[in-house]
Amino acid sequence: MRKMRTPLAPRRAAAVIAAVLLAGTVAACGNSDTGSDAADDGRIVLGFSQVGAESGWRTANTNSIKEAATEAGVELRFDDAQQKQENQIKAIRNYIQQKVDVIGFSPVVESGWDTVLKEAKDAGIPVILTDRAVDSADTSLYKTFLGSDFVKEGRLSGEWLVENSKAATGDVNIVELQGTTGSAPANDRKKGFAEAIAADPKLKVVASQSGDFTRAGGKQVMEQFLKAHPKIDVLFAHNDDMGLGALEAITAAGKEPGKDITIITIDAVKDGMQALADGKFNFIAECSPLLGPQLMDLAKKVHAGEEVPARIETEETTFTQEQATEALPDRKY
Ligand code: GYE
Repeated sequence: MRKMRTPLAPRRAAAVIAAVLLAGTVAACGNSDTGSDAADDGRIVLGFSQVGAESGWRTANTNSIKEAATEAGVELRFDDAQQKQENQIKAIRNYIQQKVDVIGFSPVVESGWDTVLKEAKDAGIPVILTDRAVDSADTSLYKTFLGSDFVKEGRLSGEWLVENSKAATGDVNIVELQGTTGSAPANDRKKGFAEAIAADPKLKVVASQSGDFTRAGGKQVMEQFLKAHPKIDVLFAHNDDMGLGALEAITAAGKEPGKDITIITIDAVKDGMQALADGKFNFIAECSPLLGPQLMDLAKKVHAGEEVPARIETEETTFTQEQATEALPDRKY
């Protein structure tokens, strides 16, 4: 059984998909003017409930939203839920009470939103989902969902591994650092990756656990993985931050990241891209956090009662080590 050593050079150019998906249906938007007392100066008031500040991606996302609000002349009321659903529900209820014009919201987990979303709907306040989806069967509870295709990100990661494991002769042991339990990106990235690696039976996930999308979580769980599994060939981390945390654990265990252990992550924030350019990571599927400008545009449209697409998909690309070196100087986040 031969260990997979240095990951092979990229075999194909990274897939670049820039798509605004009109997902068939178009949501009709009610005007929320009636009953709104929030916008005294005529500006739209957007209440935004953010997940937290768990990762580099999240920081970039928050900055994008704040900057875009200023730019667009939108009055932003912002709440950081510290990765707790109960805090998000509280924030949304506050926005309803304040009669904001539009509620924007990145749900920490997929389930359990129907009641509060129904309250917003009954109050005539349109809701825009950004970044993460909810699993509500009633899609009339929100106007649109702006964000990435997480299944695709997982699939692209798995496809790269399949392509770059062809030379390996024995089992390729994979450990997986999952994002926040119950979150859309954790569920979907796991699914997409599993589907892709099913193409090659020697690719085996030997351990999979949540590191909650944080560096500390990534480090801690990787330490456990390294203790429990003497032969780890590949780490698939659901975001850069967990991969960066895991680097410390791998180095401390006397292994060389990017060589002894192939590392695949998702996001492509600057620190992740640096690790990729430095040869410590091997592949990143990008997930853009720069959702602010589109969110402001959508907020204005739904407030004006205009129709918007039910689903708007973010641009995605992927990076090899060589591509990261090229892209780093212009990286915005
Ligand atoms: O990948 C991760 C963050 O929901 C896409 O959340 C987002 C994810 C992102 O904590 O870094």
